[in-house]
Amino acid sequence: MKPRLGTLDELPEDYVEELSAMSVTPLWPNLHALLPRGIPERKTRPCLWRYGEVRPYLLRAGELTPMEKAERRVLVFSNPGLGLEKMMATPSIYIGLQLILPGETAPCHRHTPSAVRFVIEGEGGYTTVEGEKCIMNKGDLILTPAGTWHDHGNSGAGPVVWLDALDLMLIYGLEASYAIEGPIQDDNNMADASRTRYRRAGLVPYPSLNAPRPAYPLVRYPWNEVRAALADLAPAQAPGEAVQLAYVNPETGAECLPTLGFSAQMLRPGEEARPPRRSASSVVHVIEGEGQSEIDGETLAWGESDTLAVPTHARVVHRNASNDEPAYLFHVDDAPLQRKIGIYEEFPDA
Ligand code: 1HN
Repeated sequence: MKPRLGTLDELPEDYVEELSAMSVTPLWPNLHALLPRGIPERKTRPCLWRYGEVRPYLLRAGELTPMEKAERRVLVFSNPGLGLEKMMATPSIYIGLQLILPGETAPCHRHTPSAVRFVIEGEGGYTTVEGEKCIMNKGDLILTPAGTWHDHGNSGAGPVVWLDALDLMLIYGLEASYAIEGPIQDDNNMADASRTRYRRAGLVPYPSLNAPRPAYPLVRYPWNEVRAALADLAPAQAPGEAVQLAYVNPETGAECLPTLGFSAQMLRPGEEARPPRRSASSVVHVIEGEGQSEIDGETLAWGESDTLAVPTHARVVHRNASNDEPAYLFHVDDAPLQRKIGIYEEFPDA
């Protein structure tokens, strides 16, 4: 058997104190905590945020806190295993529920973290990204990548709510998180311009063949198109094969943001999906349907607009509870970042 590593209290007190005075610490007492053998230590807990439970508190925030005092009116999904003050759904993924009331605008800014909005409810919401006004319909994904100007508004008659997903804590952890404020953008009269240019998979504007590929050519991915694409894909996938589509950059085919990845999955009626165990953590948001997810042995029953946290390396099963209707899930994960730094893994399970 290998010897256990030495602990701090085995060392002479004056030795440890003198090291501390020089801002120096011995590695070996902590080495195995930093590099556990075989599987990472995971503080992140499998957990479920029920939309029906949180929604009244979000609407209440609309009464309690005017936009001028909030800048962004958001309730943050904080994983209890990581500590509520950390504002992490998983170590890499920040998730919040944002409310904007009729007539309100949320001021314009840009920042180093990248963000996306995934629309949950309401009519008349919009986000303007670099001058491009994007309407927000339920299930739409809108990108506000690092460094892009964005402001929000609601020209409808009722509340608009969406899910924010950001790589905030990654960037904050790098001590690189900051924002710049700007004036509300004039929309450039090219509402939904990126949708107009990238209307269909497999087609790009001709001049782009002879130019540097834009980093973020498409900023709005409408749910009606994604849903139709899933319906087309479903019959082509054998039972046991996931009916799942990734949101990508239409110019490069790469994930649409550098750090976080997004995908939509249909669970066919009665379907049970068993994705491979993998090194990425994720957040799963229920677009439509009812079912259960088993995450590391914990069963969480979900319905429309609920949101789940999935730790790294977790064993996962997603089940559609209906034998008649499909269920639809929106996934956020940190696989793009993990692939870039060469640590993404999938594990064939025993
Ligand atoms: C942000 O800029 C927005 O623009 C929402 O709507 C949530 C959370 C942390 C940092 C920046 C937004 C945010 C955020």
